[in-house]
Amino acid sequence: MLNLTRFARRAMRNSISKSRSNPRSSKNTSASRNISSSASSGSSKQVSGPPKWLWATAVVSAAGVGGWSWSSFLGGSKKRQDEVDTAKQNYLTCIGDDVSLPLPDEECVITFVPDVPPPITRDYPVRLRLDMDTSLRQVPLDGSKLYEIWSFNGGAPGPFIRAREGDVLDISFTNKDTSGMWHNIDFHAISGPGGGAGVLTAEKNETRSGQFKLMYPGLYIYHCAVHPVAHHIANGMYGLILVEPAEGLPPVDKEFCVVQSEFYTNDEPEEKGSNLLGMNEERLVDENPNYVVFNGRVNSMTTSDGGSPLVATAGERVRIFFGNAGPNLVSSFHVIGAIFDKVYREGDLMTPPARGLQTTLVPAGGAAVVEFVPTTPGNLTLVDHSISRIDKGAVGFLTVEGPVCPNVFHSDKEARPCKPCKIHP
Ligand SMILES: [Cu+2]
Repeated sequence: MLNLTRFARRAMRNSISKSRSNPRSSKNTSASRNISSSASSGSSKQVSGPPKWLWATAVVSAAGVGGWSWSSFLGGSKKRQDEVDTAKQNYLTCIGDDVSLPLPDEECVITFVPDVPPPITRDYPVRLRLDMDTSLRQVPLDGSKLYEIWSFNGGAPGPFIRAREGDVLDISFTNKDTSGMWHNIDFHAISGPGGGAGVLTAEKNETRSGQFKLMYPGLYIYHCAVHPVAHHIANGMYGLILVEPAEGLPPVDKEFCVVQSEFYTNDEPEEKGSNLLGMNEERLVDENPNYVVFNGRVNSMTTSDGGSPLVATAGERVRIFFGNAGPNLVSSFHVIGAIFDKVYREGDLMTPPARGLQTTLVPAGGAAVVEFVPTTPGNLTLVDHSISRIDKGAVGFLTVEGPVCPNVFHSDKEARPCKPCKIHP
């Protein structure tokens, strides 16, 4: 009970403070009302409030978490009853309209690493339609060595999804994996059992769907959660979903996404003459990957093996949406030669960001948003500062162009690369 009350009050406070402090938020409230109003005058089904099961679920959940019981509820004081009523009202306010409301439809714009869809400019929620699928693909993992990834929409990482707080994610998920394995999607941005995984579990050639309200702004991981989960993630089934706050994010000059993950493979291909590496289950169980990579493969953001460094100009504000898919390791994300001007720790977009950080911890199944302003032309280097991992692939470059800024960085010496150094090219 206590936990539910705190949760509901916090959500209520957030809601009230946003509508007071932000004109876009007020506008949005008005737009939402218009949507509700037009819905009620039409023939589409109109729901006056959330389904009763939502409230029932909340009560049962609160009982389990906070030590609340029906006997104490029935025999409690008037104060307790008032508290329950207040919590219920606050909870209903927090949940808002039912996901079946006829919100405007919008096709979800998706991109693949390192690109990010443009910022959302609308100030009202929509039903965000998105088709996702899974299929097998062989991709270069390390130079000429191939690995068969279990992809979302052909990629590992899967697509970057950009949504707005209050949107309803209307997703169809088709299993195009010819092997016969089941797959699904557990969205960390979704409130409810499995993050949607159970209802999205699809057999071969099957399409499953669901509608899920995105209640909390933040940067979230999604991943396949079919048993054995570690195998599905370690084979590439992960991605990021950004839920922008209703008032949007402060504008920046460049946005990129970077996802760290691990691969657990044999050292050599099993078949003679083949370049295809197989999975090494012993390494997976031991949480001892032989590859720790950014954006799905070794050298995705370096100048080797056809990689493409990120590019920015000195003086531009750069924002990186960073995810750690794991499946097992915690990342110590650091950019050599940059100080993070802002860090939205653990993907939290509701709390003011931390300032002036060197390295930020990103848990497996977690994320962070970092911003910095490169000052000097040259290469900045993205690493996991558990630094042995650079030899497993966790290194990438941001190439900074533009004029020298001697007030910030000056030497009359040329930079001296320590070849074959991987971090100071
Ligand atoms: Cu899967």
